[in-house]
Amino acid sequence: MDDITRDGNPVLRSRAKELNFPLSTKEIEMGHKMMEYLEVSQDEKLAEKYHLRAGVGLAAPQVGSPTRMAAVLVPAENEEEPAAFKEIIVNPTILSESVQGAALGTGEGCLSVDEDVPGYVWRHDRIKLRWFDLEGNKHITRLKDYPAIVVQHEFDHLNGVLFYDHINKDKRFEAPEGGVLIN
Ligand code: NB4
Ligand code: NI
Repeated sequence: MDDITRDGNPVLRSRAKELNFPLSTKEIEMGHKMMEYLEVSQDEKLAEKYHLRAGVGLAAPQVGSPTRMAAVLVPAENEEEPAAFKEIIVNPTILSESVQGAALGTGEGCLSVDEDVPGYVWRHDRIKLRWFDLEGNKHITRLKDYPAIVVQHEFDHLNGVLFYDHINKDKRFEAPEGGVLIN
């Protein structure tokens, strides 16, 4: 946790730079380390041992790198099953998004924000995402619900946006017409 940048650090408020392929060894290592953080943080015992806050996503600016890379590890609802979405994504682009809005019923928390900020964070329920893996292969993936929300949170980090920017400070728990709550 000590290595995670906190709100107030300008790297979290700037637009991260596109990466060029082939990635450097350092860039590839950073991607694997970010995914390792998520894996370890989701193991209750290891998280306690290493004083990590659990995470389902982590963006490069959160480890101090102003680059367009993020790790996402959304576990399956049923253990045994493979993760719902587990990828290190580079240079992501949201190609299209549903009009339908969605928010996590519990609100959001961010590893870079130490305080809880209550309120719904309204996002798109479904997105079509183009991204590149560490080898530079292009992927196009449709995501919905929980994985789509996590990816939008990470995508925001690459553009200097934090989750609480989206919260309606007058009516923190108001739902827009047609908005669905996830969880
Ligand atoms: C990113 C998320 C905030 C809202 C929803 C959730 C957790 C984060 C931040 C959308 C994306 C990190 C990255 C969790 C968590 C559910 C799954 C599996 C077993 C515990 C774990 C807990 F930890 N957010 N934290 N916040 N961020 N769900 N889960 N569980 O991940 O700042 O930019 O291990
Ligand atoms: Ni975050």
